[in-house]
Amino acid sequence: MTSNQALADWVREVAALTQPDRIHWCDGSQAEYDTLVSDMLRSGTLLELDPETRPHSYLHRSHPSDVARTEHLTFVCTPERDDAGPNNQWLAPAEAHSKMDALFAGAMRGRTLYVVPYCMGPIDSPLARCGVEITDSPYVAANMRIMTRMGKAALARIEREGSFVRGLHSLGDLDPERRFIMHFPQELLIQSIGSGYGGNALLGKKCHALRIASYQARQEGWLAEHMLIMGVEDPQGRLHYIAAAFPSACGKTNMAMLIPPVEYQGWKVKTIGDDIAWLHVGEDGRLWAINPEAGFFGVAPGTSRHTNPNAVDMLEHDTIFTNVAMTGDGRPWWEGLSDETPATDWQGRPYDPANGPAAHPNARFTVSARQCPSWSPEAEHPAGVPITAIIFGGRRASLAPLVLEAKNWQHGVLLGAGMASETTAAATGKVGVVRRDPMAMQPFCGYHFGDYWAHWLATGARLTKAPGIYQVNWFRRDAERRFLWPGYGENLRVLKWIIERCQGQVNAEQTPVGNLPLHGGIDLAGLDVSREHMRELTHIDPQAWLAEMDEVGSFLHGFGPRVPQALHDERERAAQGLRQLAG
Ligand code: GTP
Ligand code: SPV
Ligand code: MN
Repeated sequence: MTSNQALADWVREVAALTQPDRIHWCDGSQAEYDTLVSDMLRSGTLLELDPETRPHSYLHRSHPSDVARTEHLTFVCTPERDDAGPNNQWLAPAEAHSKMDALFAGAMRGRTLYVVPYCMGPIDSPLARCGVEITDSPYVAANMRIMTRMGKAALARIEREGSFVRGLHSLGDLDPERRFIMHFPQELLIQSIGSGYGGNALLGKKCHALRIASYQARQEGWLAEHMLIMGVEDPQGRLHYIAAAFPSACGKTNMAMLIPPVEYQGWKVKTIGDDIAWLHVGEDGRLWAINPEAGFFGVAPGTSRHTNPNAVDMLEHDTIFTNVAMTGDGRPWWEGLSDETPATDWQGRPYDPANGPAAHPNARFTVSARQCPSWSPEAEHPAGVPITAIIFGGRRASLAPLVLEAKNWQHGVLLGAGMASETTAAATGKVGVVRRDPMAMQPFCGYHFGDYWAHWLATGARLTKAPGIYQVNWFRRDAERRFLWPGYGENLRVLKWIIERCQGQVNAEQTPVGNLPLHGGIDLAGLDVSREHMRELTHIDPQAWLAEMDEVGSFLHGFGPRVPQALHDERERAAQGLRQLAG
């Protein structure tokens, strides 16, 4: 089935271990996708949505215990524990292998083994990387066709180049007691069993394009980041690309395809990616980005014509919905979409508010990026797009201002390393707890954070035209827990300020923790945000920030001697300045 001997041998070994009834090599064709879908409709894995209003769209209900990434069951298995770092759970490779081999033994009996060759990144890009996922889930195979360049062309590239990341996935018995997501960076190998959901199972995404890729990127001198990529074009036709890292379910998909406010006639947003960026230092000294993915696996709840019209339009056809509710006439539904009352909830029960939300809070859609009205063909450019600004964001009810500009690259790395955000439903566990999530990579960095920050500093040193670094927070709240900032499309006002700053067009207020917009710096024309709220959003409280800097200090120290001294120094400089301010 392939001229690549290593791949042929691996498929044979896996089949011998897992004992599938059949083996299918995916070619990525429409006919193959249609067959996968009709098989799943027959088995009940997919339900067809109303073909009149939602053509070629389907609903999948995952096992109720399998609805989000499981970080506590995710491991990085480097030979040395310290190379995985305190930010990862670790197992010795030999121990992990024997545990996983036992779980995979016979796991595919009665099932089809799908061989899924895929390419992360434009198929002709030297920056793209290939992988092969072996899975016994037709739902995973179908999703991989939407999320990656899957099939023939990827296999041809693998046969040409010889190297690829191996990902072995089985649904197993879906028992959380027997669910593990293991990474072996040295072997370019991923093994995942017991979950069919999202980042646990679509191995090209978090496992390959972030955990394994970040490890490779450090060795090879680039960055693999949890970032959207978007272009912002002003009415004069000047185009700037922005890469922004927010933790899971904190607004990347929404920002990547935002629609400018009505006051912003002539402004255009161009979507390149909504979740992952691979960043390279270009020969011109700028930072260049590609989106390794080809589709979006986006959060459904909260998505509406009001908040994200581009998403609503792109979801009208050829979409797989997972764990959403359904209306009586077979349309997908979730909280925030409309005032309708759904007929069935995400588990297929007649809707009863007593059972909680109708859609699971981490309900998602899978859709080709090309269906997004703001999708840009530049996403296919082999060299990627040049980045003007990097943004770090989080979900913080207090403290963090609407926007803050780093003093320089090194200070920007400190801003990123100190990021914190309230947890969301994207991972299992308690929601709404503030945790540190450096560069939004806490769940995804495939090696020691100390080494990672050193790698960020080293990358900055190679950039002669480094992007500006910014921190944003769309999620500040008042005493009644209402958002102070309208968010969504209105966030363009903040992006405009960021671009103006990068061009040296506007002044800012300098503070020890970074630079803030001056009064009037953020254009509020047509917006209903009070002066007091705006002041609250664009000033810092030195006392509270001093406490924050103390916490960031202990957090950094928790990673031991691998943390670059420059970060400690940068933090100490900020703290000293704050002490003076606070008197
Ligand atoms: P992952 O796919 O998990 O990586 O998430 P993401 O970062 O792409 O987040 P997404 O854009 O899907 O947003 C998650 C949730 O936050 C949705 O319910 C959105 O409606 C909501 N959200 C996004 N942007 C904003 C904003 O500017 N303000 C407010 N208040 N909510 C927002
Ligand atoms: C995230 O959690 O950041 C996601 C969803 O993008 S998942 O693919 O499940 O990781
Ligand atoms: Mn994500």
